[in-house]
Amino acid sequence: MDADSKRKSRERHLKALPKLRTRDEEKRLRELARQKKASRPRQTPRRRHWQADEDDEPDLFERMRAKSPETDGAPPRVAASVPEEPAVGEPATVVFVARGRVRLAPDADAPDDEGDGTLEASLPPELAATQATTVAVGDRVRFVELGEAGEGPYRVTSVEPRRSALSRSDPGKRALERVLAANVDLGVVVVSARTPPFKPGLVDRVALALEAGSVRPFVCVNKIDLVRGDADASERRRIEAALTSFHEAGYPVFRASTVTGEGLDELGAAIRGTTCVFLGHSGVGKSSLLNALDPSSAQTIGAVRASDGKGRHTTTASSLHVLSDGTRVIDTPGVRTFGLWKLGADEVRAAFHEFEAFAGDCRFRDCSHRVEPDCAVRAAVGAGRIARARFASYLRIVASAEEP
Ligand SMILES: Nc1nc2c(ncn2[C@@H]2O[C@H](COP(=O)(O)OP(=O)(O)O)[C@@H](O)[C@H]2O)c(=O)[nH]1
Ligand SMILES: [Mg+2]
Ligand SMILES: [Zn+2]
Repeated sequence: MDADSKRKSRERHLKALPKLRTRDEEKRLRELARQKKASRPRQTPRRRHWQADEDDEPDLFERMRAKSPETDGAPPRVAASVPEEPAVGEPATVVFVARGRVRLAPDADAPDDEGDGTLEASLPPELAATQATTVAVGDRVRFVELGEAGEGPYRVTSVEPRRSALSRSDPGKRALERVLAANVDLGVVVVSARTPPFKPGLVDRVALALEAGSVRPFVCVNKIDLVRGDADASERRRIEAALTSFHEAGYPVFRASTVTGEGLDELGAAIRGTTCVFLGHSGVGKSSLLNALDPSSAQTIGAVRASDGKGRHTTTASSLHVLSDGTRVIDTPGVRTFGLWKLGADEVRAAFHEFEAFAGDCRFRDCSHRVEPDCAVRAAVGAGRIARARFASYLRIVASAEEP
């Protein structure tokens, strides 16, 4: 063996050894990686946000696969070099979830692999197996780097306890809890005044789920521009009646149009500085609202794409967006139905706040307001002091809450 090949063999051995670095070395290496990255031309604008669309989803998975250590063409990493302690382990926020993988927005001063402030991390098998419940957009997670400093790949190691969460039961498997968003302050339930037709039925259920998860519900009627004509007077009355009932239930209500800009300042001011989640049926304008509140958050809107005239672009996965004033908005795909997750009849009753003022006069203290004699809540409904639609919603939800 000549000197040169000896040296090469020694270098190979050294490379295979577990990397033991001091904190300072780690820091220096990260700084180097950052400088290297900063000197590379940016391929994507700084404020690009993660958003999966029907058409783009396979592409997203492709990209994620291409980044996984098994397929990126690099030699396999030495397992022993996986640090026990998070090497880049300050908490990061999950901005997007795909199968077995997440996109993270690390706190300032951490590496990012896209130049947009985010990086991709895989989920360990135990989290991937339960990810519908255990990992959601808005979650705070810790992660480690499996490879070279500042270059990835990264892996999530744990999820921090949540301060709030919005859950629903999986539409396919009712026994499965699906967490739609975590650590949010408020949930804006968006309904459309027209196209699709005004359907306030979802609001009661979603508001209930929000309250159960310690999230404050807001209600926003969008596309208010579509019911401005003389012929729309009765439709406007129907909308206003529903809004009154939500107001009586204690939910702040907003009327907006992303076309005329009406109501946007008010909604923007109400959510400013919070982390909020937009919810509602498909096509009501959730993504449009996000876009109108901050055009730089570049949303894909469900219209025919001008460039190629091909079908609609709709949101198919939740994603977190940071507006220029720091407000964080989680855009969600449209829901058709909203299965309530493990709510008891008592909790449902307690969430209909406008019943409280009357329930004290029911003959029975634990009156369910369904069949009991001398029920003051039913009397209030009869007298028009509680909205009929809300009471009907209550009966439906209690009945479904009691199903096995
Ligand atoms: N007339 C009118 N159309 C709107 C308004 N907001 C959104 N739209 C349209 O409604 C459609 C669905 O919007 P989108 O934001 O994708 O809905 P999402 O599925 O709830 O995210 C798009 O064609 C938008 O251009 C509005 O305030 N007024
Ligand atoms: Mg959308
Ligand atoms: Zn009663």
